[in-house]
Amino acid sequence: MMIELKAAPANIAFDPARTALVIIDMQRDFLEPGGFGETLGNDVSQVRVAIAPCQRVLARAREIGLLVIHTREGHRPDLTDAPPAKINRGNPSARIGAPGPMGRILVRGEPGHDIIPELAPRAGEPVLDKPGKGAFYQTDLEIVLRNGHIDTLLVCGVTTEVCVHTSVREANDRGYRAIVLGDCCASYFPEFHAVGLKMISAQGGIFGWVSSSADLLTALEGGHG
Ligand code: C5J
Repeated sequence: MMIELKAAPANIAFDPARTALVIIDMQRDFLEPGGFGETLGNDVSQVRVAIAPCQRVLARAREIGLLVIHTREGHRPDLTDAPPAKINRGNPSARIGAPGPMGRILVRGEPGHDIIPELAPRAGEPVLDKPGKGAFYQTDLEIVLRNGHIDTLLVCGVTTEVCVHTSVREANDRGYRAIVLGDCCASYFPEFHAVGLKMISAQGGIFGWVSSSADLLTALEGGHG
């Protein structure tokens, strides 16, 4: 059954059986007070606004049996998968692998690398560890999607202009239709968030569509979102 969703630049119909919910990097280090994001001087309240809409979408996605995929940005403890060009920038005490408030910064297995408890993955939901900003780069996302017969992604997460954008561009180039749920994404910089969403749907949807949690939930109730 096709679901018609209100979106920009135009409404889009999707088949839930061929659609995955992809939640990008909702990790403690990016979202929690006292985490790495905050130590960089960011105001985490700017990104925490996305948690509640994500929870509503996640709950409904689970109810209707959508494929739910979570991603985490981070590296091996020995940093062999972290390019020096990524490590050697910014304040040395806040670099990848340095001790941070929630363990070593952006290192797998550290408390800050975990997904926030509000959106904790359930058994059976793929969790993809990615060394880059994009969810496709050096991960098995593409084969997971192919095996699930997925053609459309509902995308949530942080930050809008970095990992969400990169992932959506990668998805678009691989032939997937990416629908970004705007209020389920966030940035430490509200102006980047707003412009980031506009960039996706501009020019006839140059690399995706933008919708919202409310429109998605309405559409899934049978009404037109
Ligand atoms: C993400 C980042 N997840 N901003 N990372 O967007 O470095």
